[in-house]
Amino acid sequence: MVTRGFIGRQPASKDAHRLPPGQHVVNSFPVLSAGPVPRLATTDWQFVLKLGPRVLKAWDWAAFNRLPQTTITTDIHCVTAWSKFDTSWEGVTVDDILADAGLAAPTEFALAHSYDGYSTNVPTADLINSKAMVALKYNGQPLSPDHGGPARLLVPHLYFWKSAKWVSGLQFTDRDHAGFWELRGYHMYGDPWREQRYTND
Ligand SMILES: Nc1nc2c(c(=O)[nH]1)N[C@H]1C(S)=C(S)[C@@H](COP(=O)(O)O)O[C@H]1N2
Ligand SMILES: [Mo]
Repeated sequence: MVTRGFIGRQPASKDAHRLPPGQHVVNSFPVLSAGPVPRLATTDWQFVLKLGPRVLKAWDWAAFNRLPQTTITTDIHCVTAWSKFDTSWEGVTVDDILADAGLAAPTEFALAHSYDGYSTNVPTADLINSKAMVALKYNGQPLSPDHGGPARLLVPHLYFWKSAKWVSGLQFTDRDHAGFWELRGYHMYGDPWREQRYTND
């Protein structure tokens, strides 16, 4: 049992507006996953863009690393009530992935898929226009396996379960299909500012 004083605090008042309702700030970086951490060699890694069952384009590790790299600093919010401010990430925006495939986003919804069998649904509008990336680095270092390395989706304006670790691809879908946690009672959208934690929130 860890006391609240250790793991959580109220932000300085100048930062209070950055904390969504029901959240507290952590300085650590908690690790959460539904199952064991998959160990993935970058030589076995690929990222696949699909429309339904059809492969639109796939990149191996080297090709993916040649895409334009973008750095962002952002706050993240986990549904288990921790928020972490000013996390810094580097990776490839979904815009740049689509541009490299020569495509505009083909449907309104997407599912992110992961090497551990995890999935999560995100509306396409929440992935494009610089809102999301496939992150390859955290704090300037290659992403650790615990936090989703070699690569994870990062959708920082939604609860952190939408940021699929060990991401293997994005699949565009015609309708909003529930992913792993969304099938198990979590909200289909997951906006921390509206406290959309569970299905009917
Ligand atoms: N592939 C995969 N991605 C996942 C998960 C998972 O179990 N598998 N858990 C999600 C949940 S519930 C959270 S809170 C964050 C945790 O990320 P972290 O371990 O880097 O803090 O990853 C999300 N992405
Ligand atoms: Mo979570």
